[in-house]
Amino acid sequence: MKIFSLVCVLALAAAPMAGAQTKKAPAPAAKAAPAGGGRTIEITASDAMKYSVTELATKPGEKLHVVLKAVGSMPKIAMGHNFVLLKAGVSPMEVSNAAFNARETDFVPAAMQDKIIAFTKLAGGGETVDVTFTAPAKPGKYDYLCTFPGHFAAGMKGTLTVK
Ligand SMILES: [Cu+2]
Repeated sequence: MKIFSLVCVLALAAAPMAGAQTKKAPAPAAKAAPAGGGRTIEITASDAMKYSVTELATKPGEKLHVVLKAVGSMPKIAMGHNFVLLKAGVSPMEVSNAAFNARETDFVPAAMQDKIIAFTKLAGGGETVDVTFTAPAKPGKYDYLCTFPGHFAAGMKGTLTVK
């Protein structure tokens, strides 16, 4: 009985140490730089159909690397997100409406591609997608949106300001 107690005490004494050791997780690996370089902008997208960042700013012609992280728990088929940046003067509502029938192209309508500067693939919960592109040379405001059906209407949009 005495030995058993001693073992218990030792085990208890050792436990915090073991815990402390396992807590020492390695620092997360540095994100690999995109092949073409560019400043990385991280945006998260939630099941609430909102972007974490709705205002982006850039200099004309700057190379940008947008990383979109879907942090929700729903699968892509029910709650997918993307980042679609439109050319100046293009109506996000028009692109969103056209996207409803474009499931086979991840809701990026083929007929709208000449109105789009850059877009990511569709990300489901837990997935990350990205795109590297050159910001427009012309100063102004450029809309971006998620083209998954219903998400633009729910407020999944933002503005890139070039100045
Ligand atoms: Cu979305």
